[in-house]
Amino acid sequence: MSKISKEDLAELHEIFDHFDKDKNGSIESSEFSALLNALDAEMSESEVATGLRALDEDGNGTIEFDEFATWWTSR
Ligand SMILES: [Ca+2]
Ligand SMILES: [Ca+2]
Repeated sequence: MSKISKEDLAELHEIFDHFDKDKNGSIESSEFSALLNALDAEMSESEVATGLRALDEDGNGTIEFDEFATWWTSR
């Protein structure tokens, strides 16, 4: 992960929590789809699935905060 300030990290946590609708600490595909919509990235279901797999570094099928932070800071 690239260097990130405490403020940025707090902001990232807010964004993450906002999209983690069920507050289980990870972003599932439906939540990831809502996130992409919010970013104006209209994507098909298969594109969402591909994107999720690209972010999902440990391959457990969901995006945890560290995976999200890595992606967000490298966008
Ligand atoms: Ca969730
Ligand atoms: Ca994961």
